[in-house]
Amino acid sequence: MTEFEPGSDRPAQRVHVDQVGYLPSAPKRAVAAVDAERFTVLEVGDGTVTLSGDLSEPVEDPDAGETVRRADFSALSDPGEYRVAVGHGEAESGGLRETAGESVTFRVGADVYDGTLADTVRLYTLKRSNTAIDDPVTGLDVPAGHTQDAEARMYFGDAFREEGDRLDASGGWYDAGDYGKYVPPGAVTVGQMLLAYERYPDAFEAGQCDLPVEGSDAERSEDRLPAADGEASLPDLLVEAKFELEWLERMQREDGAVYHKVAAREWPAIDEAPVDDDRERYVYGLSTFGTAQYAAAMAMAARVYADWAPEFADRALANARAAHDYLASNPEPEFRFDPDQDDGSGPYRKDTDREERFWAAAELLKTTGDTRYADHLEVRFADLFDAAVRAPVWDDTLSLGQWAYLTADAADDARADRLEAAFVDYADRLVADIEADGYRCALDTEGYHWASTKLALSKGGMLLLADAIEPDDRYVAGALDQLHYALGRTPTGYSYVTGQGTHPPRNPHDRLVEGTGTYLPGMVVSGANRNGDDECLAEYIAETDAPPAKCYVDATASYSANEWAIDYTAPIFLLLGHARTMAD
Ligand code: 9MR
Repeated sequence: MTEFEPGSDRPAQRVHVDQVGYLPSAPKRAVAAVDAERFTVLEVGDGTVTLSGDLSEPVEDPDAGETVRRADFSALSDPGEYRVAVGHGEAESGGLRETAGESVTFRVGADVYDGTLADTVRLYTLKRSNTAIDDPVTGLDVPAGHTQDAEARMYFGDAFREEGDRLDASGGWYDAGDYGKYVPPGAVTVGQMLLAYERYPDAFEAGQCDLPVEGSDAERSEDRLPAADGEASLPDLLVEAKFELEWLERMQREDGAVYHKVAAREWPAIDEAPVDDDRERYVYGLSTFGTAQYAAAMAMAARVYADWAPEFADRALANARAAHDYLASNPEPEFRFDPDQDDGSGPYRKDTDREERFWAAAELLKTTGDTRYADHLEVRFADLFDAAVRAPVWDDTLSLGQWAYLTADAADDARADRLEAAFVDYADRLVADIEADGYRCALDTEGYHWASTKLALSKGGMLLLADAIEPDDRYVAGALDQLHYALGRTPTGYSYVTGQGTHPPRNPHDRLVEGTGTYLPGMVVSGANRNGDDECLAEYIAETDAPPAKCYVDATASYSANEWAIDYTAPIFLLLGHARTMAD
């Protein structure tokens, strides 16, 4: 079996599976993009045929430019290592008379995603700015980078500071393959982590990711409450989210508003390690949409950390209230933009903010029960109660707000009921789309844009929220399908998470990776992007005329297909959290 297409480094397989694997109790499907009618599942090692059957009827998949058939081998539940083969006819042994294609090896097991969870969480730790890392697992060994952030300069003056003044903007994660630190994706990422924790508190544990920071034990014991069994300890996911929350706090102005980003005036070279980038760093911009996302994330933190770190939780609530007070007294959207603001960093620009204000008020209502927030929603945002549910992303967090509202004790019952119906309606439509898609991917043609993998995962997460409202196996299956997509059941044959599966991205667009020569597992990359938003990808699309779902290159130069960002991985935690509850 050849692993790669001749003369290329693209995967050769035409039988696609979740390259990491499947839970024993979960549905299991492979997608065959070759001409075949039968499939077998073979045990790796002795090649025993474990299961065989007919492939599904052909499914047209225009996004992949293929007609595919699916192999449903859900009946397989014995832990082990397997491959799926497809072909023609039936041999006496139960195998195929003629083989047309074979998948890579994958695993079935209750712990199958534990490594993915550990890698994805600890990647944030590895991406901590201003933090020395010596990680025995990946070999990453770097001194603290960008220590100048402790004395970042104001790029502009406001009522509280003058241009050039110093501000302590230390801490937080690097956003992506660059070294910028941006409030909106930071707040949304934390929000999605905390949402996953709130939904599946038992899935996230202390020590499960073996975090490579000296401080983490100390952080934990500082935060430890005297628990009855003496075992209480902050889960790794919450250790990491807290690190970002503490940076976000530093970005808040005295009047509650939140500055936008911290970055240099020019992009560092792709192979510049953090410690080598000693450029002056600036605090840029301020936005009401980012301030609202900050308020929402802090309001969630006030709930989530109340049992672990009560003082921190109290502070988070005060931060959230202050941010919301600013928004209430500044009702117009504001996105402060100064000349050359984006010369060395990403824009994360949004000039409207209603979806984010909704999220902020809904989280504050859920945390405090204070009817002022409910009144605020009624007076300012009544229409958004009836807006369609859609997958949350950094520039649209409405549905995080809708979810917060419908799960708030202080919600209006009729409104909450309508929102529940809207989530279920969204899920029913999405499940129908997933079932009609050859690869059971939630993306429509348009959705194969910059950060498509994130969008698929985020849509999957919405299905799990709908499942919490009205349990339905189809919702859970559709959600897991998005995890399978991210982990390699894709038209390209690539897994879109570094280090996961046989064909993960090997050349992510990432300065920490390039600058240190260290491969880092656990990065959800942007994935297929039909718009070819960088030269390298655009060239590939022009040369190959690739269909939307195949517009992907595993090349360092392709920042619009092969870069990781904090908010790309964020939606995976709901899915991994749910998967863990199915593993027991
Ligand atoms: O993820 C962002 C994507 O949704 C936008 O289309 C794109 C262009 O504005 O920017 C992406 O975010 C980048 C950010 O601006 C800077 N750091 C790297 C991020 C990932 O490419």
